[in-house]
Amino acid sequence: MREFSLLVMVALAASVSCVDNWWKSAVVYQIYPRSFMDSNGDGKGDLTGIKNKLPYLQDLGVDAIWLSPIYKSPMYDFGYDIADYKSIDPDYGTMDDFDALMAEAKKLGVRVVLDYVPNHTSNESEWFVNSAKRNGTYADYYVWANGITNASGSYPPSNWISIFHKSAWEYNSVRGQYYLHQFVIGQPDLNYRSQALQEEMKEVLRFWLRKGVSGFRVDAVNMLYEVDPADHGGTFPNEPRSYNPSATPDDYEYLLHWYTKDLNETYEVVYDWREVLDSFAQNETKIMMTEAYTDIDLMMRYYGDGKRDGSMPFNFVFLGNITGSSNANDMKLVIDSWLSKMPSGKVANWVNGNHDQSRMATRHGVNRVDAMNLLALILPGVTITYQGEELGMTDGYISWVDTKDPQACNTEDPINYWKSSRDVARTPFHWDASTNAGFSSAAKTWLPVASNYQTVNVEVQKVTNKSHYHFYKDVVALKHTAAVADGTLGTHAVTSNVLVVTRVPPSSKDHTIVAIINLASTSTTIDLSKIAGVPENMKVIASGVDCALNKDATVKRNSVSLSGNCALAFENGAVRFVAPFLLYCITLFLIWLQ
Ligand SMILES: *[C@@H]1O[C@H](CO)[C@@H](O)[C@H](O)[C@H]1NC(C)=O
Ligand SMILES: *[C@@H]1O[C@H](CO)[C@@H](O)[C@H](O)[C@H]1NC(C)=O
Ligand SMILES: *[C@@H]1O[C@H](CO)[C@@H](O)[C@H](O)[C@H]1NC(C)=O
Ligand SMILES: *[C@@H]1O[C@H](CO)[C@@H](O)[C@H](O)[C@H]1NC(C)=O
Ligand SMILES: *[C@@H]1O[C@H](CO)[C@@H](O)[C@H](O)[C@H]1NC(C)=O
Ligand SMILES: *[C@@H]1O[C@H](CO)[C@@H](O)[C@H](O)[C@H]1NC(C)=O
Ligand SMILES: *[C@@H]1O[C@H](CO)[C@@H](O)[C@H](O)[C@H]1NC(C)=O
Ligand SMILES: CC(=O)N[C@H]1CO[C@H](CO)[C@@H](O)[C@@H]1O
Ligand SMILES: [Ca+2]
Ligand SMILES: [Ca+2]
Repeated sequence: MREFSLLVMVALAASVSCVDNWWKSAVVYQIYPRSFMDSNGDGKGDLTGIKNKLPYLQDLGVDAIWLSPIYKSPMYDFGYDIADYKSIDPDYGTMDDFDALMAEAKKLGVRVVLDYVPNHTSNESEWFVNSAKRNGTYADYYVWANGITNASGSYPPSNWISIFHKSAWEYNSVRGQYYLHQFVIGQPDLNYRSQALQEEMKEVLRFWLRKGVSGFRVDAVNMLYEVDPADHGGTFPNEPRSYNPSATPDDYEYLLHWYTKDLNETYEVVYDWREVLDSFAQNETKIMMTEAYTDIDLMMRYYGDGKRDGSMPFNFVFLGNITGSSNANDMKLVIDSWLSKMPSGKVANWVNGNHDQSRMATRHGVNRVDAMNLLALILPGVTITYQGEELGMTDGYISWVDTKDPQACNTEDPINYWKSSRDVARTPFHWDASTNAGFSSAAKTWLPVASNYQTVNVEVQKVTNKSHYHFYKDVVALKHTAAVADGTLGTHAVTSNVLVVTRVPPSSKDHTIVAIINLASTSTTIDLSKIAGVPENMKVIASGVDCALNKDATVKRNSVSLSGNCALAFENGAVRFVAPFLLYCITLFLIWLQ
């Protein structure tokens, strides 16, 4: 009997740690719900649409989906202006639809991660309405201040500028004061100097954790705090000018943001949220990923401060530090420098796109789609894939008349609006070559479908022998191998055009994985025999659309011929460990359930 309980305890510990590590080498697939799949023909994607397409995502091999906001919202910023954190917007369905999506996702083994937007609510939130009326503790839920009146007139409390252009302050006649909005006017900033507000925001996390979500992606986290007026004679100080020559006085870039971002108080709040997530970690570790466009050293503080654990800060180097003209040395430098800045023992991540950025195929060129997907998947840590990047979708064309993004609309500039528009990356997902790319049966979709949907879509790429889709899927399948999940990493710029990434597993019983990308459009032959860890004989396990070497081809390391723009993954000949490992986890888990 004692032996049996000991066995159960060991099994419990082991199974918990298997379940525990799900996120450390995971693929998180970002869904922009409005543009993924429309189930009721109103031209907007919805939760039931996502539920119906879960088999596609399961088959693709993703571990988790992250849903951009699905909460009740007047949609001034397409869901990033939340009126009620605990209800579903009618555009996307009902709470029953959400519960059905959760149940189906659980059945298929796809985890669900939600977007958490803590910096601001919608101005239509009950909280804001109550705050404007100074109703109880709500009075301090937002950042309020008096305007400045002097001999020349009335002015907002400070010169602060919104990320979406013009003053960050808006007068509210109910309250008789200005409120701060770092984003659109309809997105008043919450006040994290209110303890009641902090508690309320933790309760939002618990609400969704009770529904079984696997974690959160945290929006615009470095904007949480503004300077405390108590430290500045009771007023909000003006921010200094940046003297950025391309910024007009209405642009966010016109000022330096000393008082409105990256304040030290931010990190403690993130660590507090980590505690909330950890209190729900009985069955699985919950993931937290934070979005902060800021410098790398400040970013690393989100991971934790050595005493308290935090969150995984999104790594945007593939978006900001690599372009279509970067060479192998540039890429190696960017990858190595991020990894060397990371605190030891923490998990890395790689982001190739999101709903705010021009699409990868447009930014880097269609030629580099396989290369960028390969890197994001084969480097250690979490891969974040924005919907459609597995197909190499390109930016859509959106006319001024069709423009929906407030960041573009606020420019009021029918000529140059496109420079600020994020709509191009938000066009509907391409399922097939039928009307509206199979996304919707509506006469008109909320944003037009990109014009190349008849050639770039799931159905076509599935039946084409070599496609971005097949390549992506073949590489995703490596994500849980010992080499990719736990192996040591080598990055080598073999020439200025050829980057080689090696992943050598802890045990020689497992396969070594070698990834190679040729950034030039011309073919070349390389010798890898001097690179540590590269096996003598290699077999192609994933072959990009531009490669002459096909899957299952075998090559010798001293002479690997690469076609122009080719991205390849190889392995050596040993037995793969992943199936027995999974079986082991499942067995232990079953024993634990007994
Ligand atoms: C104050 O807020 C509470 C909670 O939302 C609400 O029940 C009450 O009606 C509000 N009072 C006023 C005067 O709006
Ligand atoms: C009044 O305040 C505004 C905003 O701070 C400032 O730009 C302006 O120069 C002030 N005018 C006078 C007369 O002080
Ligand atoms: C919210 O802000 C928008 C402007 O973005 C305005 O049109 C709307 O009237 C405001 N709603 C409330 C309830 O204040
Ligand atoms: C913020 O924290 C950092 C690191 O602990 C410290 O070096 C810095 O002085 C702090 N800044 C302020 C304004 O307190
Ligand atoms: C863990 O899983 C069990 C069984 O599925 C469930 O009843 C429980 O609510 C879960 N706990 C948490 C914290 O999610
Ligand atoms: C990426 O670019 C930013 C801004 O140009 C720079 O500060 C940062 O150090 C770069 N990061 C890496 C990892 O190269
Ligand atoms: C796809 O691959 C199969 C099997 O390798 C082959 O028979 C077929 O001709 C290929 N089709 C195309 C379009 O290349
Ligand atoms: C990538 C991302 O989620 N960006 C969002 C950041 O926050 C603003 C305001 O909530 C949104 O407009 C962006 O879409
Ligand atoms: Ca719909
Ligand atoms: Ca804020």
